[in-house]
Amino acid sequence: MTHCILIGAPVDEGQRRPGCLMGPAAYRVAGLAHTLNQLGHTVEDRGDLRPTPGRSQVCANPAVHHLSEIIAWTEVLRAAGTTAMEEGMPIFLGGDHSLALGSLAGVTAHAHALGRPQFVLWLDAHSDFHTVETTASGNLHGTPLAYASGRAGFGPFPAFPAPIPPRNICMFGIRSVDGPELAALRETDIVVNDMRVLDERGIIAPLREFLDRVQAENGLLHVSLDVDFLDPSIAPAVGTTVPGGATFREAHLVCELLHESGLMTSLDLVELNPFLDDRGRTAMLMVDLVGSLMGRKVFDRPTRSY
Ligand code: B3U
Ligand code: MN
Ligand code: MN
Repeated sequence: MTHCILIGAPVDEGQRRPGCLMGPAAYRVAGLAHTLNQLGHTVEDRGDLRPTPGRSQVCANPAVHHLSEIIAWTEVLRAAGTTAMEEGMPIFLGGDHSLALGSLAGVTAHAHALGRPQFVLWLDAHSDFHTVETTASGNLHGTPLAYASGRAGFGPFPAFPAPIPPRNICMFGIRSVDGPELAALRETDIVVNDMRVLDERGIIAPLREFLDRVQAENGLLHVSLDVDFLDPSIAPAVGTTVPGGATFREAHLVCELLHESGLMTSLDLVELNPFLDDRGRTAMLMVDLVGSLMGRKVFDRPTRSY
């Protein structure tokens, strides 16, 4: 039994297509709390965060927009994340993926205080490895992993609490990477499981390799699930659809393996844009995946000992 703490973060300013701010409401309407309760977990819904506007921030890259707003979100999410980690498992309801600038900062500060290493599983079509300086779109939802791994180029942002060693970061589902991101990724030990790897090896072996490391190092594991990890044919409610994503069955399998591992300590649900949805099916699929992440299964199987 887990104490699940729902933290709504209706952040929409990390990209340019309005609608992600409706995400937290859509997860509630789709029955997230009920699903968790049915699985025997307790749920505490802390409502939606509201950032306190700070002073106006500027940076050298003219493409970047809503910098001050995203910094304010980062600060409020970081504080909420650290507090929630002390009390249960935070589930951050986005909102676009810029929320992970703050959720990662919050959970990592907690791990650091415990003296345990933080690990991150990034389920996404994109690598989100831009800095404020390299992003050409200016959309800050494309930056959280660079921030969390301590890359330079985040001038006006508060320093990341304890940068996550790149080898503790594992990406899955990747199929859209910009030139500067690729160049920077090549210089790191981040484990990039792009779709080619998943087509060739399947999902199970690469995921277990990563989970084995989390276990061996007694790490905390943050899972960040971007709706566009999923194929757009099953999850249309996202601003940046990229063909060739995870299937329904692959996505559930990832979630079931994660549950079996017992290693996940925090979760982001991001990039859902309910305005683009088809009768709520993407929101309901995301809630269904959380069900698998939190223990729903048809039969009990002997679990692998992690
Ligand atoms: N890498 C591109 C596209 C992108 C990143 N994340 C999403 N889209 N969702 C960029 O704008 O940084
Ligand atoms: Mn993303
Ligand atoms: Mn994405």
